[in-house]
Amino acid sequence: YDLWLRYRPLAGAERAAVLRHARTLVAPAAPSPTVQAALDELRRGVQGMTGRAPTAAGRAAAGAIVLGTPASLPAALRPSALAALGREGYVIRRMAPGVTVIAANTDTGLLYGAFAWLRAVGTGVAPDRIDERAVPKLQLRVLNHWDNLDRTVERGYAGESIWDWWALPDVRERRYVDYARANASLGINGAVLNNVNAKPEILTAPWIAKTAALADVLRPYGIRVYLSARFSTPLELQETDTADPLAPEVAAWWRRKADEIYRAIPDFGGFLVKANSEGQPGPQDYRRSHADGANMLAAAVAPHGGVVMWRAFVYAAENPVDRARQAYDEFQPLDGKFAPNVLVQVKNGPIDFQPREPFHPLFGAMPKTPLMLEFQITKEYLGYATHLAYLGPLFEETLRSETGRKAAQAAAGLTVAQVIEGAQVPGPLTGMAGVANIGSARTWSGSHFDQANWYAFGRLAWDPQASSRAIAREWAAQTFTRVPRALDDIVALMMDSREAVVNYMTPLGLHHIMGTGHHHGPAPWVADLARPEWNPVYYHKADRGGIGFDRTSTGSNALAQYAPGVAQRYADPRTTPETLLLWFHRLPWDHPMPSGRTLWAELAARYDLGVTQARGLRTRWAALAPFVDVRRHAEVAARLDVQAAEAQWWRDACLAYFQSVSGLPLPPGVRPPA
Ligand code: GCW
Repeated sequence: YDLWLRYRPLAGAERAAVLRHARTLVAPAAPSPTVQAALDELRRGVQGMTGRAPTAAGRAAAGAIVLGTPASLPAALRPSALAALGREGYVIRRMAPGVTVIAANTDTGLLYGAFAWLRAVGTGVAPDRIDERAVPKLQLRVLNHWDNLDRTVERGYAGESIWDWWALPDVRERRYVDYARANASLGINGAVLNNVNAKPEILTAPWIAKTAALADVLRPYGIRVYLSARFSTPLELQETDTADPLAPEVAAWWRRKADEIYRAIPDFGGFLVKANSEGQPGPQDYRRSHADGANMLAAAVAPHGGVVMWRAFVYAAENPVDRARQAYDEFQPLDGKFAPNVLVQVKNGPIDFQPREPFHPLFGAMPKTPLMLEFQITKEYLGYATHLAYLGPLFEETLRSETGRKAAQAAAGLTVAQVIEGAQVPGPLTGMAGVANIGSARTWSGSHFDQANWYAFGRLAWDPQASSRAIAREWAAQTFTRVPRALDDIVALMMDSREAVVNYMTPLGLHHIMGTGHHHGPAPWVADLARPEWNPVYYHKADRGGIGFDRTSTGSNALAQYAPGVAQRYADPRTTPETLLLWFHRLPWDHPMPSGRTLWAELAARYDLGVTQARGLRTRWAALAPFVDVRRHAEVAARLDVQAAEAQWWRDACLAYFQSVSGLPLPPGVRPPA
C-alpha cells in the first residue's frame, strides 16, 4: 500500500546523517495546504527513516530544511536563477553550513522539491550531497482512468475503481490523499477521473458535485481533475435535439455546462474526448470533422483556461485495408485547424498498446498542433497484472524514436520526445497521458512490480528523455532494497522483462494475436469475427506462403505516413529492424535472417527464448529472497510461476498454429509443443 513512499528505517551513519540535516523545518508563516502537505511529507519521511520527526522552527540554523519562495526566502538563503524554474520547478541547495534550502516559485514547486529530497535520501544520496534543480519538460502530466461510474475499470486488473462514487461527495476516503501523494511525488499534475468510453451522467449536477469533492482533495497536491466527455451528452440527456457541433444550441449547451462545472471546480482541467472510434459518437456523425468537434468544446472551456484533449485513436470497419493507417489519414490533414487550447492525444503506436509497436507516424507530422502522447500503464496486452513486464523500456523506445521530421529551420531530426516537448509548436501546451493501472487492490496496481510502471510513467512525463534504467533503479531502491548487489539484480530483471514478453507473445514485429476481446493469452487462429480487424489473422496473415503484414508500397503503404528517411529504411526487409520485421513486411517462411536461420527457425527460436527468459525471471527472483520481505517475495513469486506457465502456453499455441498453416516441420532443436 505504501508504494515507493515507504520511508523504512535507516541505520548507523546514514541515519545519523539524515538526523543531522533534518532537525528542523522552516516554512513561510501561515503555510498553504500545499506547503502543509510538503511539511507533513518531510515529517513523515524523516520520522520513518530515523525514528524522529523534525520540529518546526522560525529561523534557519544548522540542521534546518528551509522551504521558501522568492517572496519568503531571505536574500542570503535565496538560490540564484529562481525565475527559470517556472511554475513547477524546484531547486534543492545548501545555502549555509548545515542548511538545506528547497526553493520554488510556487507552493507546488515546494511540494515537488520536498518529494525530491525524500527520493534522494531514499535512494541513498547523502543529505549534504543533495543538489538538484529540476523543471518539468511537459506541462500536462496526466493519468487517464478508464474507470466507470459503477466502479468497474475498463482494462483494469487491480480491483474496483478507487473512486467510491456512491459515497461521494460526502465521504472522502483517506486513500484519495495517498493517491495524491504518490502522484505528486512524481510530478503527475492531472487526472481524468472517468473512462474515455464515457457516460452522459458524468456531466450532470450530482456527478459534478462528486468530481468537485475529489478536486478539493487533490488540489493541494497540484493535481487538476479532468473528465472524459461523451460527445452526444446534450442529446442523450434530452437537453438538445442534436449533438451537431456546428448547431448553435449545442455550442451554447456546452458553454453553459462548462460554466456550471467551473463554478464548482474553478481549476477544472478540461475534457478528454474519444470520438468516432469503436462506436463512440462524434462530430463525423454529422459530417463534421474532428477539428469542428474539438474546437466547439474548446470554445466552451477556453474562457476558464481549460483544455480539450482530443484522442486520435480512431478506427472503423470502413477502413478494412489497414487499421494502422486511419489515425494519420484522418488527423494529419487537420494540422493547423485546431483551436489553441486543443491537444491531439496520440497513442504511442499506430495500432493499440502492443508489446512492441513502431512509433505513431503522427509524431512529427502535425507541426502546427500540440500532440500529447498516450501510453497505457495498465497491461492490457502484456499479461495483465500477473505477468511481470517493466514498461520503462517500452516507453523509452517510443520516446527516443527518431521521427525523421524537423522543427522549422532546424538541421537535425526530432525524436518523439522532442516532438511532444513542443519543438515544432511554440507555445505552452505539451503533455503526456498514461492509462492508469490503479485500483482498490492493496498493492494499488494489482502486483508489486506494476507499481513501477506507474512510477516510470510519472518520471518520464516529467522528463521524457530520462533513462528507464535509472528510473527502475530509483524505484527499486525505494521499494525493495538498497543493498547494491540485490538492487543490481532487481533492475536487471526489470529491464529484461518486457523483451521476454515480446519474445513469448509477439516476436519479430507480430502484433494483436491475443485472444479477442479480453486480450489475454494467444489466439492467432481466430478468423470468424464480424469486423476484419477484430481477427488476429488480419494482423499476421500467415499461410503456406509466409507471414507478416505488408505495409510497404506493395501492401497497405502505411509506411508512406512516415518521414521519407524512416520510410525508406523500413521499406527494405534488410534495413528494417528485426524487431519490427513482420510489422512492415510479409515474407516467405524461408526468408534468410541475420542469424543465418530461416524466418521460421528464427520465429521458433524467439518463442523458445521467451519461455527461457520467463523461467529465468522466476529463478532470478528466487535468488533475491534474502533481500525482500517474505510476504512481498512470495506474492511476486506466485505471479512469476503463472508467467512461466503462460509463456509456455503462448509458445506452444503459436508454434502449433503457425505450423498448421505453414505445413512446415519444427526447426531442428525446437521441442514440440507440450
Ligand atoms: O485498447 C483498446 C481497448 C479498449 C479501449 C480502447 C481505447 C477504452 O481494448 O478497451 O477503450 O483501446 O483506447 O479507447
